[in-house]
Amino acid sequence: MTPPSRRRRLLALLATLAAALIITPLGIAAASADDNDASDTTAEAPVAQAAPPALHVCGTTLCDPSGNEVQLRGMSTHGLQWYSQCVNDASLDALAYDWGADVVRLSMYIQEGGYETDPAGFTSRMHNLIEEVTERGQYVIVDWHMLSPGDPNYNLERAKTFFTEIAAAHGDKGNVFYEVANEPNGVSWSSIKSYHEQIIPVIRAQDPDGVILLGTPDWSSLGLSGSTNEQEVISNQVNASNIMYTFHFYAASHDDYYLNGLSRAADQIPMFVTEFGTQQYTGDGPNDFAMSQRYLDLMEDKGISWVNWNYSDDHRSGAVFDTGTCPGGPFTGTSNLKDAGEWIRARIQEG
Ligand code: IDC
Repeated sequence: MTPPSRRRRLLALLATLAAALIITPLGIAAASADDNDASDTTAEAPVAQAAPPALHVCGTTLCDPSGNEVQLRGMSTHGLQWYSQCVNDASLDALAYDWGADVVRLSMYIQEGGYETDPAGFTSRMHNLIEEVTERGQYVIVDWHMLSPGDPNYNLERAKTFFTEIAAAHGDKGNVFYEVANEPNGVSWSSIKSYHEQIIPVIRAQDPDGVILLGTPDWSSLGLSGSTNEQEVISNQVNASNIMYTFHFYAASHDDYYLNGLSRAADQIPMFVTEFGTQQYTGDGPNDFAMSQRYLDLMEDKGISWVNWNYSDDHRSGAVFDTGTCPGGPFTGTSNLKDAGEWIRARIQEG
């Protein structure tokens, strides 16, 4: 497979240079600065970048407008109700220009102090962050982080209100992915599927072309953490186009049984790993980088896009920054990174 991340970054660079030429001649000099220099503690964007090219689902992967396969790599925020202080201008600049991430997942919990407590406030925060990520030339995943209760139908009316507003405001940008159910759990695939088939048309009414990411049974494990497997979804697929199914794994907990399930599924249905950790499913404990690398190799081989959990300074081992890094940083370089952070930054930079 061609290296799509590198190609995408080239496109973004061209867009930057084009923008610099149009906006101000002074921007040209600024735009030639080396954005990847780890000693650069500001990682400032010289000019606002254009949104990257709109992607669509082609076969089992994502493609750019010319039909070339694209694999995205990036990071998820922690819950915005808890770790907003880790999502500011400097940290977003670091993720875009020092780490070189293609995609940012904005994780908005619904319960646990999230959206349900202040729909207008969270929607407004999401609007602003989508603009911020887009200005940095990246893709954005709007993550409806339902978790407990595990039945997505519990939040269906809220989801309709939220996604109508978000898709109406940002659908024309072309860089927005809608992740409509983070991790359904304790509920059957037929109930989850019914939720998906109700929320998809609501988004499509505002944004006919956006890629929609669909949660799968048992914490988006394709049923592997429960009593089924990927075959349940494969043999009873959601009736819509331009959709992908999500798979989440934590490498120190989820062994070959899960890796093989993802591999089999990815041969038949479009998969997007919207969340994974190099440690245990608690997002904590020791890292298993060997198993993580096997997953990364598989995902590269099959063109599966991925997002790592999480870009915060939570005390757990899976939060990339040392506690106390937010909000002041510095976020560039490796001085404030935990082991998982150093490892994943290097993997994203390789892309
Ligand atoms: C964890 C957070 C933790 C929080 C907990 C419950 O790191 O601070 O208390 O959620 O909200 C997931 C979930 C994700 C979890 C993560 C790690 O999508 O919300 O974050 N995880 O446990 N699925 C598998 C692991």
